[in-house]
Amino acid sequence: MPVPPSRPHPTSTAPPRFPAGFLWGAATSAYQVEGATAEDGRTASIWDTFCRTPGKVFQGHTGEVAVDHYHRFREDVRLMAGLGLTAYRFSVSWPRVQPTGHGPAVQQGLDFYRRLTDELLSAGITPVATLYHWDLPQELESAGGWPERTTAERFAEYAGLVGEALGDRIGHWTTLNEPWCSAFLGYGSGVHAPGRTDPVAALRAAHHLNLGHGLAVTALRGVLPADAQLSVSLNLHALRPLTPSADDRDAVRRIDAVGNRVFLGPMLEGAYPEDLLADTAHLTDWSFVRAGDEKEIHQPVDWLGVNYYTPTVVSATPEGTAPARADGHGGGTASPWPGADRVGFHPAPGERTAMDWAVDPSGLYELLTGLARRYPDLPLVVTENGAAYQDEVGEDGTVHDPERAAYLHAHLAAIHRATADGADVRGYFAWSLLDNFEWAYGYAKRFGLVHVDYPTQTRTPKTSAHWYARVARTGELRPPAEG
Ligand code: IFM
Repeated sequence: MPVPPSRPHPTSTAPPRFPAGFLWGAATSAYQVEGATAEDGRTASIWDTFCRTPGKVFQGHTGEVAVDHYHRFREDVRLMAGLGLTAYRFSVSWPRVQPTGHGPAVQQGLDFYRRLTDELLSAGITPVATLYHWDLPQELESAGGWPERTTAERFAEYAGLVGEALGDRIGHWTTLNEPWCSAFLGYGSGVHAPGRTDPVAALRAAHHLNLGHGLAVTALRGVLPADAQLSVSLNLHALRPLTPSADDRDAVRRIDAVGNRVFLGPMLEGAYPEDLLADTAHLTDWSFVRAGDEKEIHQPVDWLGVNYYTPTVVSATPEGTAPARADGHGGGTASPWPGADRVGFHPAPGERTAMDWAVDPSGLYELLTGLARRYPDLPLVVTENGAAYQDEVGEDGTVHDPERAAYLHAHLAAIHRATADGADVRGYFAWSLLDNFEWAYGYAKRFGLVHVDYPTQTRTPKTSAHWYARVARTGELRPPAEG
């Protein structure tokens, strides 16, 4: 019998391959891309107010025009289709749909999301809707905002309205995006809207965001078809101690409590972590958590969204010395970490993006495999990952961004490794589809796969977008250089 020619073992040279049905997406959020902030009945959100407050946002930038997605969504869906994306994660603007945060929905607001999802569906792109990506109606903030219980109740009502109106065409729903930022940057360090600096308000906000999530899941289940997929997206912190000392490991524990488990505990396990309550006991007795709240928050979800950019390095700080503050969450003099005053934050090693965030995909691998160990039956979706760089349009009209393609490649490779090691990861959404309004940094930081020339609103897919398109079309992860 002839000897067959020897072939390399298929796994030794074959590029990593993602399964059929894996969601290949890109993400945006309403305030960052839509613009049209005063059209069709939309009223001010906390971000409109914050942007108008002198000194809060880089050079006074606002989301008034943003990248005009409200009017250009058809062009943007064509761009996504051209890139072979199979999913688009966007957020619904609460003040566009229910301007005062009370009462019936505004049809024109809902109609925008109907048009957007119809366009997506006819292009074969799965819509994934987030109900809250930080744009609280100003009227609700004026009534107390997330530190007040009533905001959680209002959120559930709004979620039910949107679910009822759009549940016939949207099958994937996310309640909150990064509630850590809403609570701790919005009410703790004040670098995000509404700009309050009160650690107790931040903890109260975290609880009412949790409660809003639970109540919204219940409201959505009541109006959506039985096969609707419900989720929440958390920006989980991949934590490293500066040294292996017991004190630095305790700093990790503290930040894990107030950065991660403050949400994972009640949402996925039905209780706040005991150590978080102890760490913050000098600030509050947590009596704002009422009997039954933790049960209400602990609603089954169909998947967990994980947003990851960079790891966080912490240490214990000796009494009498100021803690280091390189926590990657902007300036501000107040801390976004209640109960962790003696924790220092240090730059993680490695190459840096334009946000000065270290590039380290091992943090994503650790988060995904850690979640899979703790919650073995819970599917995961990476709902944000990406990098800002100083992109420029070259003389030939192209935007060459090899660093971004390398970043995406390295993080997708980490996801592939995590799936091989047991994590059930169902999809990936690059942040972001388009360059857009990067919160307190205004338009100074570009995260897009697609470059936007802000004065003309011209869209130009960057070279990373072309590379990502090939990955999405083939499911094969080839390095950008070979691409
Ligand atoms: O732009 C933000 C997004 O709104 C939430 N996650 C992080 C991104 C980059 O900072």
